[in-house]
Amino acid sequence: QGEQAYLDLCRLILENGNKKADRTGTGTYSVFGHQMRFDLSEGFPLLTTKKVNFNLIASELLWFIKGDTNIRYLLENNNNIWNEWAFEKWVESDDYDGPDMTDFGHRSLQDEAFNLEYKKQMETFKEKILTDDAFASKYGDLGFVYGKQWRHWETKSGEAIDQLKDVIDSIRNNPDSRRHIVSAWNPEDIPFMALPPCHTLFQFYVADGKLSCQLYQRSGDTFLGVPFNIASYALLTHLIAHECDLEVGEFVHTIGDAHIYSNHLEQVKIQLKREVRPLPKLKLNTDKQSVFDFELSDFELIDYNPHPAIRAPIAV
Ligand code: DHF
Ligand code: TMP
Repeated sequence: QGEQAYLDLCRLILENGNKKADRTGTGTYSVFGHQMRFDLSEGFPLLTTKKVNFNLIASELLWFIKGDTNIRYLLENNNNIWNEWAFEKWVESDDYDGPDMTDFGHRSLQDEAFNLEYKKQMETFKEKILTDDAFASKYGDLGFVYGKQWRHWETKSGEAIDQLKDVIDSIRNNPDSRRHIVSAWNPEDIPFMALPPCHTLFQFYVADGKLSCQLYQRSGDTFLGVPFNIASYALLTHLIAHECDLEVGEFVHTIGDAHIYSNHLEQVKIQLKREVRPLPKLKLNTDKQSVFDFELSDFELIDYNPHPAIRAPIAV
């Protein structure tokens, strides 16, 4: 249950994980098929054994909810979590005439001179995304990722399905339904995404006046991505419960390939030595009703007193 379930997963991977190569060339330890449960009435599931930046999670979720797929919105909110996947497209394009950035993810970790050049190019890139509309629409867009699939899933006849709006309507009008599903996994669109969706499909469930949510995540970077994913779906469940006049129930997190990258092992061991602290509480601005009207300033996290952050490089 709760944060302990997350720490148990980390321990399980360290002790029983399969050593496995991966797309990014980093190497991982991994287990397949794992489930964690978070009772949202016990507190908001933001990890306390390391500091996790709630604003990054909230602004990313609002970006999905808006149906936006361009990192400009994230940058406007000082959120840099998707930069590498847009940057990659630019430095591989014909429009890019700076120094060679091939394999920047690994080289920036191994070669300090390269790292400085990379940082400079990334700053230039961010500046152009923020100030140049044409550049932003060409290189800031991650393709047919979450926001697009949630809000504008394209049908054969060229219409768009608003899965998020539909699922909220179905929770309100037919709470007992077993079809409260949103899918980000659109096989036809996979070639046109910066990264095929990791959090692929989620389902809601209503019982006893409470809203629960289960996520199927096909691939989970257990140290960096998963803490974000847990808090993000917890926040989404709070927002939808609020709109539908329900209390929050459980978040059930099911992961396919749950892995720890080989360059996160020391960080995980440090985290596992720390004592769990009480969970924070989430307060929503109750003047807002609809999921689609919320802004960053409508969320308040109360009594979050985590252990210090633990830095780790992200695998690109
Ligand atoms: N690729 C990989 N390999 N792992 C991921 O978790 C991942 N997540 C993506 C995109 N691609 C990915 C989107 N989500 C961070 C967290 C979530 C995320 C992307 C990045 C991250 O780096 N978190 C750091 C600090 C970030 C910051 O302060 O800017 C952390 O310590 O939580
Ligand atoms: P993959 O497409 O080869 O599975 O690589 C995606 C990596 O990103 C993998 O380590 C999982 C991680 N990830 C998360 O854990 N959560 C997320 O929300 C995202 C976008 C990615």
